[in-house]
Amino acid sequence: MPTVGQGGAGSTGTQGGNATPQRVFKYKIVGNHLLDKLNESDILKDIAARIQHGRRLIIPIGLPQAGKSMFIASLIAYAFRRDVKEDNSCNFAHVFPREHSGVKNITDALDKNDVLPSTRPNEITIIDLDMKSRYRKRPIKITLIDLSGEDIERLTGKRADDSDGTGAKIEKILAACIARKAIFAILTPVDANMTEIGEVSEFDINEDSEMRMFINNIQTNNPQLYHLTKFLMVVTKWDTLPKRIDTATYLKLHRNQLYNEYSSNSKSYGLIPYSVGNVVSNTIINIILRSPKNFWYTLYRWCTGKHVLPWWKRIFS
Ligand SMILES: Nc1nc2c(ncn2[C@@H]2O[C@H](COP(=O)(O)OP(=O)(O)OP(=O)(O)O)[C@@H](O)[C@H]2O)c(=O)[nH]1
Ligand SMILES: [Mg+2]
Repeated sequence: MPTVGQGGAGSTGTQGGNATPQRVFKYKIVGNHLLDKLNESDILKDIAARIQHGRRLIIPIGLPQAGKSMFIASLIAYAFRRDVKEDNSCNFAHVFPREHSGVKNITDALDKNDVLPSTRPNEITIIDLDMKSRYRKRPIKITLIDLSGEDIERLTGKRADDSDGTGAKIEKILAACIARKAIFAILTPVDANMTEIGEVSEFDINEDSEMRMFINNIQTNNPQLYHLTKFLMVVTKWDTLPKRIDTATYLKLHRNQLYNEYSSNSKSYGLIPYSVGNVVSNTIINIILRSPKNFWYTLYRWCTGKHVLPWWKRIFS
């Protein structure tokens, strides 16, 4: 678990009396770590530095098995595994060397078509990526933070025990996102046993209330964070839906509380369906890049106010 210190790729700077600018790491905590091994002030300082450098933090929020890690894996698959000859509108760079960046474990798994293992409680992965459109000057700087569903349950209230303080630490990390609009991606999966649209299961009810509790807790405990943060509803495992419907109808029927939250506050909320591909047991038979492409393009527009593609490209392609 590398804790990356000074001395590698990242921003430019000078060291010692050497007048030649050298590349130095910007952040101490990068990639995969255990929260109880991290010094709280280090991680909060690191988040603050990322915000100061204009990085937009994206934190998938969801119960165990919601698809948080695979959502991040799929964003990385689009960034680094797409056929750039066919789809060359934008390019991506990891800010740190691949081995330290948190990207390696993910791309290694994807190379074998493996799904990622369940994230252990107390685990955190921080990945910094830059995305640039071929047609625009300004890159967007993104930080993805992956947490375990079991730890998220401490924030919804489902898991009352926080004797090791992990929940409190995560709350502080989320609260640190206040200085710049972070995006909490509320990941809620389609019920794997669903047979009919509109038939609401126990699973649906639980998902709806747990994610609503997460939002409620932020609204009550940290109203400023609630107002400054962007919430994006992401319906994961969209490929398992028995029949095609539009996402808003799905949300209205199967996650009514989230739908009310989404529809009452359209300025702060987006809603997207998401599928990483065809998953059978622990294998991704076919990684599909449509969802991550849509996400990256939407994100680019949110961050810059501009489409990845210029108008003439959109009209003629
Ligand atoms: N069919 C399908 N299955 C998916 C998709 N995304 C994730 N899965 C399945 O859901 C499982 C859980 O996904 P993860 O990304 O590990 O879930 P998580 O939210 O990170 O779970 P924790 O780490 O336990 O909190 C995976 O092992 C896959 O089997 C998807 O888009 N489609
Ligand atoms: Mg996970």
